[in-house]
Amino acid sequence: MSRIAFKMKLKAGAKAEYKKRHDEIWPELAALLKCNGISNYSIFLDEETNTLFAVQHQDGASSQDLGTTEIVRKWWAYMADIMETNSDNSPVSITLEQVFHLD
Ligand code: RM4
Repeated sequence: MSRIAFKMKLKAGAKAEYKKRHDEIWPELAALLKCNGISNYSIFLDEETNTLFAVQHQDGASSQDLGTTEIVRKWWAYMADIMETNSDNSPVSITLEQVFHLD
């Protein structure tokens, strides 16, 4: 089990909609993430820069590596109108380096 963090970008003014969609996350997406070893998955927003900071535990691939599944592709397409994305609708995700951790 490892812990990773990455950042993504939210479009300006989309905080409420982003939170609403995640409050209503598709059960099949949540199940897929858990089945693929993703847990303790949180996303935080820096409203000043519209930067989303994600942290998750992973036992294998990251949530950002699950674009080969139909559910994640549908979710990314659903979210594309309020996020900065690549040409395949995947969110632009930049891995962050851990510089401190206290157990
Ligand atoms: C994020 C982004 C990520 C996904 C989570 C559930 O907005 O789409 O790729 O893993 O939602």
